[in-house]
Amino acid sequence: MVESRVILALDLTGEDEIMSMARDLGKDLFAIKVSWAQTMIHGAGIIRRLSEHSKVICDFKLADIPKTNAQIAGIAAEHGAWGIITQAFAGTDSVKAVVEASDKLKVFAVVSMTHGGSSQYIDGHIEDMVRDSLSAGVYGFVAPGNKPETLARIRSISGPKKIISPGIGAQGGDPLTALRNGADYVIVGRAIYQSHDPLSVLKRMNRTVHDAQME
Ligand code: BMP
Repeated sequence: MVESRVILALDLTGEDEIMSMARDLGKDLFAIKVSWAQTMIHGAGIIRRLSEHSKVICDFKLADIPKTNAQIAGIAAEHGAWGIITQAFAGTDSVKAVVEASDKLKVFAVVSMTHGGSSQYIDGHIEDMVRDSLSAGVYGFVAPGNKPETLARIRSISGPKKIISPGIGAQGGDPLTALRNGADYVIVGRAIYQSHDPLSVLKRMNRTVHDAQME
């Protein structure tokens, strides 16, 4: 089976709906992304339970001092997370603390975001944040899948690092455009979990991406 390029943003709140979505879709996904919402409600144990169905990326967008960032990343690793998302803007030492918290964790740094507010502060520092996150040793970046030009710019300066891109579907982006502009994986939430048939939508997306790669 060809590896999926889709990461499901599992932004639901009820344990039954979260777990049944993971059970039904897990093997057709690259990974599941959970945020503070799911871990606040269900505890860090939800990471381990989800990891039985898929790799789990903890989207904690860490932006604290190094010690606190490392503490949170360590807890995510202990509970079976495959990856974790940190903000780059808190500085190289804060990002490095996440990287050094566990050699088991793949660390993705956010260097631009999908919403309008990203242009207020963050987008003016993309190049610096990419360079400093690279020096901190990150595994990859989070870059906006609904802003192809920004995404392509980030791709051009991140070398072979993995890029995961949200903003697909509900926020206007489409998977093929994102992949063609440098994303390695697309992050999709509502377009899958709010649809009438999430598994069919996911499988269709996987097929579209696979066919495009064959062209
Ligand atoms: P949706 O496909 O439903 O719009 O969900 C997108 C997911 O990606 C959400 O979990 C959101 O928090 C996350 N995300 C985003 O939308 N934009 C970013 O710049 C970074 C994100 O992590």
